[in-house]
Amino acid sequence: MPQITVTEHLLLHQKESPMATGKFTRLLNELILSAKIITREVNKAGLVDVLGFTGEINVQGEQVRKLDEYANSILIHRMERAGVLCAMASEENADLIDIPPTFPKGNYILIVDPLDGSSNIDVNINVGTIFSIYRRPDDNDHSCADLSDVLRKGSEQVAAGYFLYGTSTMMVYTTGKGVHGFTLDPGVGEFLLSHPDIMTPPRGNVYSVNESYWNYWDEPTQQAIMAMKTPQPHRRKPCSARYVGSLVADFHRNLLTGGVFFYPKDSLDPKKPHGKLRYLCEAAPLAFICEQAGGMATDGEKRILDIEPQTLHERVPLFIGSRDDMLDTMHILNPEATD
Ligand code: AHM
Ligand code: MG
Repeated sequence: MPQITVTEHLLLHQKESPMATGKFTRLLNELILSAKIITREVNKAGLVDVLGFTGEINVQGEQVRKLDEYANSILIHRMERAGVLCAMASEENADLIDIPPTFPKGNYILIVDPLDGSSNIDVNINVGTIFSIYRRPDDNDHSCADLSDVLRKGSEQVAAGYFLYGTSTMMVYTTGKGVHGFTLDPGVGEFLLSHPDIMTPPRGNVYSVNESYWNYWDEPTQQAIMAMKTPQPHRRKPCSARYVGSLVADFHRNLLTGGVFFYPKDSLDPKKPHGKLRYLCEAAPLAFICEQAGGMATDGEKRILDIEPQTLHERVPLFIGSRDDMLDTMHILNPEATD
């Protein structure tokens, strides 16, 4: 395979996309640079004193670890100066991050989960950065965006992707024209095209869910998971259970090899009535990627990309993965809607 860098790929494909501009390329290039810097820190996390808790609690009431803060600050620092954004939102910040008046603005809105799966950092397990990009409809409006510009359906995203800090660092992204994966060659410092036109298998042999919540789930959810463990006409053996606990890592494995990931609502646990995952920075971008790769994503009732979020940190149940496995799952969760 010829060695195509992510920048070359972007430029080649820019022509195909009516919304693609030099500013969009700049935005992705800044994200890529941020991810390289985060990679460097993640890779030495076991060596230097960046591990452990900072003692602060983030807006979700969770304890913030140092590397989350670092990734968040790198992304904000680079992106607010890039001249391409009118607003930014992060899992780590309660409110919209306005672009300071001293910096030029653009029309893009960036939403990030700076370091997803951060509870895995101190045991050297894969973590990732998830990003979602929207564009403000009015090209001539250069003011800061407000919340109504950001609370948009996932189907309005112009791009989405993630960086997976794994055995290698990978970037996977879509602009609505397929899904492409790049692997960071640390020797040359470039992301090289390694997975062009990713299509997820229509069926997989894996289900990923934190089954310790079984007793909190309603009956249809339990049945959907039981079906994955039970031989079916199309599958003689039960599916294998695989759960890293880093959404990006679980999603990425299933994207490449087929399978489903579930984070249902906990019907009997008042702490998580909508599950744990956030619509804007986790569910919507991964749903965009999954659909572009031929898969499906729902909250159990609705297509994820059709949901209109009401708040910045809204949580949503997530069922996502291979198309035929998802169709079976949706039929169990919601038989009337799928008959
Ligand atoms: P985080 O963004 O604070 O790291 O939390 C989200 C993570 C996901 O990566 C993962 O799928 C999920 O939390 C695991 O949660 P649980 O421990 O409840 O299974
Ligand atoms: Mg996360």
